[in-house]
Amino acid sequence: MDLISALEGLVPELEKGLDQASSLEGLEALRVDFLGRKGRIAQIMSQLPKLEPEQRPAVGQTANSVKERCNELFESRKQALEAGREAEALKRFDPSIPGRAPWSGTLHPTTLVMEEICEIFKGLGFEIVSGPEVEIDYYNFEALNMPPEHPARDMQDTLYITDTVLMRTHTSPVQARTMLHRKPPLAVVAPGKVYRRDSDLTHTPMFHQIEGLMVGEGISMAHLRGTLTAFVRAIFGGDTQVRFRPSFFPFTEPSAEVDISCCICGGKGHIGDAPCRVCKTTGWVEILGCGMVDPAVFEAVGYDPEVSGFAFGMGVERVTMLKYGIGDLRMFFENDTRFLGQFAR
Ligand code: 2NL
Repeated sequence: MDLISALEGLVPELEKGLDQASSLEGLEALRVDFLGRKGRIAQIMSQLPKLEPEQRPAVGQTANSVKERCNELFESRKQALEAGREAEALKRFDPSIPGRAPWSGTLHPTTLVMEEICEIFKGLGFEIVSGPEVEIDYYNFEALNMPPEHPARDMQDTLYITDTVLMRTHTSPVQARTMLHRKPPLAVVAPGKVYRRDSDLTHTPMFHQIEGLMVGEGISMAHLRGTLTAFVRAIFGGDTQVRFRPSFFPFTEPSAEVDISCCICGGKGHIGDAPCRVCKTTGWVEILGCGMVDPAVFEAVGYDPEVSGFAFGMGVERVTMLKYGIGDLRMFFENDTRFLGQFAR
C-alpha cells in the first residue's frame, strides 16, 4: 500500500471526525487517535522500515506536513468549542443574584483608642503633633532633664542605633521639638509608637503612647487636674472616680500618677462574689502619669523659666486593655481577625 496516499487520506477523515466532535473531551480522544504515540499516523509510519531507503524521505516529509495540518485543524476546532463553552456559561450566569459583599478590614483597637483619645483632647483645645521614631539622644533624654549620667536613663531600656541615635523611648521628644520651634502658650498631644529593649508577657519592644503638654502663663496643678479628670470621664464614662497619687518623673516636679475607679468592677473590687482580676480587688487602676513641667526642661528648650505648664503620658495598649477588659497584651500583636474585628465602629 502507498504510505503517502494513506497519510494524505487521513486529512479528510479527520475533518469529518472534527465536524462531529461536540465536546473538548471528544476532541482530545480524536487527537490521541490521530496524533498519539500509537495513533493512526504513527501506525502508518511504523511501516517505513519496509520501504527502500530512497523512498523514505518523501514519506517522512508527507508525514510532517500531514501532522502539521492535523494540528491546525485540531487547534481551530478547539477554539470554536471553547468559545461555545463560554457562551454556554454566560447563558447560565444570572446577573440578578445579589453579589457577595466585599470583605473589608477594620482599624486595630490600638488605633481606634488612640484616635478616640486624640479627639477628646482636640475637644479640650489641644493640637496633635508628631515627630520621628528614630531620635537623637538630645531630644529623647538631654532636653528632658536627663543628662548622660542621669540615673533616670537606667529606667529606660533603650534601643540604640549608634551612640547618639536611638529609637525613641517615649513621645516626649516630640514636645521638646515643639517647644524648640514654638513659643508659649501651647497645648499639644503627641501620639505614636515608642520602643524599649523589653519583651515578656506584659512588655513588647514597640508600643503606643500619648503624651500631652500645656504651657502658658499661670498654668497650674488645678488645670492639670481638671483636664485629666475631664479626659478620664470622657473615655471611661462620667461616673469614673479619679485619684492623684504623688510620684516621680525626671521631667516633672511635682509629679503624680492617676488612678481611676476600676472600669470593669465599677470600683467595687468584686463582680458578684468573684474578685476583680483587673484591679486585683483594690477598686482602682493606674491609668497615666503626669506633673508640672520641671523648670530645667523649660531652660533646656530656651523658655523663660518663669512660664509654667503641665505634662502627662499614658500607654495606649494599657488604656485599651482597661477600657475593654482585655487580659492579655499578646492579643494586640497576634493579628487574629476574630479579636481585631470586634472593635470596629
Ligand atoms: C507615663 C508618664 C509622663 C511626661 C510624661 C513630659 C514631656 C515633656 C515635659 C515634661 Cl516635653 N513631661 N512628659 C510627664 C509626666 C509623665 O508619662 O506613665 N507615661 C506612660
